[in-house]
Amino acid sequence: TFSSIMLLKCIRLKRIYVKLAFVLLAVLFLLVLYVKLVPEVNSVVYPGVYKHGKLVSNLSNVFEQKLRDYESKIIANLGDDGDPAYLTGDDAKKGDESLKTFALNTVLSDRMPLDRKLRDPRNKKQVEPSFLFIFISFSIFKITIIYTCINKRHHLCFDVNVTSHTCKKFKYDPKLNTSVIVIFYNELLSVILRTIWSVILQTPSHLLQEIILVDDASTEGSLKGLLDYYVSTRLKDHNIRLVRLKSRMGLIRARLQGARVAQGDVLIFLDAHCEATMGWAEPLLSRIEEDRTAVLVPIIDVIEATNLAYSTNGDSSFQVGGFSWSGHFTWIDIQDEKDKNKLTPVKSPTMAGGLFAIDRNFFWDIGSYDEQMDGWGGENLEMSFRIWQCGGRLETVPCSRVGHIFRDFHPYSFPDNKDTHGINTARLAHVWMDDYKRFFFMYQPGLEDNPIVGDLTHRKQLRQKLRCKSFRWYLDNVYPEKFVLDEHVQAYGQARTEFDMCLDDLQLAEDKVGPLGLYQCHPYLAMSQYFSVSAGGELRKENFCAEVFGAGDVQLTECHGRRREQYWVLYRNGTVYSPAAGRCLSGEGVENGKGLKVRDCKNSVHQRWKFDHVNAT
Ligand code: LR7
Ligand code: MN
Repeated sequence: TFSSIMLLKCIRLKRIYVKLAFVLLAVLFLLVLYVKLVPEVNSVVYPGVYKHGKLVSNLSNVFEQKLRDYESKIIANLGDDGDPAYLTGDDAKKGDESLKTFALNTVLSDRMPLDRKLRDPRNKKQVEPSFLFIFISFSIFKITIIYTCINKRHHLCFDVNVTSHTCKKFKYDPKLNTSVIVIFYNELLSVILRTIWSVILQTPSHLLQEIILVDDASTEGSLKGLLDYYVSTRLKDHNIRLVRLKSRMGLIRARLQGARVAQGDVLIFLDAHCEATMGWAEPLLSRIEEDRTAVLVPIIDVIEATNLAYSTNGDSSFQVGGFSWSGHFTWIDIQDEKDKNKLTPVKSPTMAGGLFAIDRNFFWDIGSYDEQMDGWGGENLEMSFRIWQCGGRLETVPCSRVGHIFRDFHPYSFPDNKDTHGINTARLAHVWMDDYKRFFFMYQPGLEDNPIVGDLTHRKQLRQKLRCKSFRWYLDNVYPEKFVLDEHVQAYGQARTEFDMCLDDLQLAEDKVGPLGLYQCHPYLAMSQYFSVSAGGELRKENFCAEVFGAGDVQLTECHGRRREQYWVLYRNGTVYSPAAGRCLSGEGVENGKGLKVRDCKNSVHQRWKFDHVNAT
């Protein structure tokens, strides 16, 4: 019948639609798959002259010529083995000149091979058998334990393996790969390229997912065309991605941009003037494989800015990260005797910030970075505190070593000359340091309630969300040796004489040795007049202790904790007595702004120091 024919047609029609729909769906699916699977098109823009978005001339001959000129001036073997390198004649002069503007010998870097060979800097020393090993060797489980230790790498096992191994002999076989993120603003091209080459040459290719270069809107010409050309020709066989930021974002947000496009399991951040050395990546990746909440720092060796020598600091000892109450990163000795001379990861209270490895997902889970931090500084302590307080760990990995060029000053300037380090540190102090932020704000009173510091809601929410522990917990558990100016001390605050003169550091720089001075008391407690008498009898600023020298001068020098000339007895009447000198701290005859001495003890107003706070003993 007619109606049944219509129905059949309808069904057929429908079938066609269904088929069509299926095909369409399949196409769509494949498209999505394609977009998902095929990695983003390399964001390297081929250099050249563009008109209305179209490449008119690729300039390749121009760049090729430039590059060949440059390459022809490279001196073979210069700086090999990391030895100090020197130029002669005109180049030597120009090189010295360049130090003044770039804090780096740029001429030398340009003459040095980009793939120079470094000596393997890793520790060669065999470590003494540990107590643990001796214990285990008497155990009947010895064989089983050693067997599991060969296959897995637990802390326990490391100690066992260490007895017969050096860094070089450790067998690491990580399954995780890494995206190495290198950020730069107006760095020297040859220095950036040497960083990249060292990563390519020293990382097994199956572990290196990609290298991501983030250009923080450099203005330097050679970092535009020439760098792109170099990457798309000399480095075409390597997976290098170049991300250009449209405007200057500062190093914190630049790193975030790099992390956002990264695909590797582990992110490793590097400054753009580093050199990775043999076997640097494996121990980092292995450790993260074992514990994804471990954030790792290699030993950071010094590459001299003057002669690009790679120095290894006697090759066995190393330091870990601390901080000062003024909000700066510092190097500190490893406190735990059993951690010294180890080849396995060592707890580090903080990190310097520029070179570290972190599981990519953990990076995001733990709060990446404070996006509102501008420019330079502060992010390193922020991340350090956050990692510890929110359930991660920070460690230095002695078997991984990377060189970094330490420059005497920043060769770049910041927009508006803002004190980004101060502002960023104020942000982290408010969010992470609880009451202990009081010390930082004594250094920076102007920043305490300053709107310039910006909104902190998100970061405080993050701390809540992650249920992070207190700063007190951090100090107690991670950094118990940190000196807290007003805790467990005999006395603290301003120390004044009857003439309203106070102990004063005379604006001594935090890391310099200088006299313990006398100065008119300020009407408020400023850091330059904040002194403590520690429980152990040191008269100290933060890390600097008053020490008696031969002629009776009193200097502020680094605290050594061994008493002797840094040991003082504070009597109830305010006398400050040095048993080593057998004399007393005296302001007698000392002018305003001059250094103090110890003199024969006598009952004199010049020898009595009244501290703001004295704890009963
Ligand atoms: O606006 C900027 N944009 C950038 O991309 C300013 C800088 N940068 C880049 C710059 O090109 C470089 O590659 O950021 C990187 C770091 O800048 P540096 O090398 O001038 O910094 P630094 O080495 O003096 O400072 C240390 O502290 C900083 C605090 O914000 C960063 O965390 C640095 O990465 C960090 N460097 C190290 O940890 C290396 C070891 C030094 C020590 C101790
Ligand atoms: Mn640096």
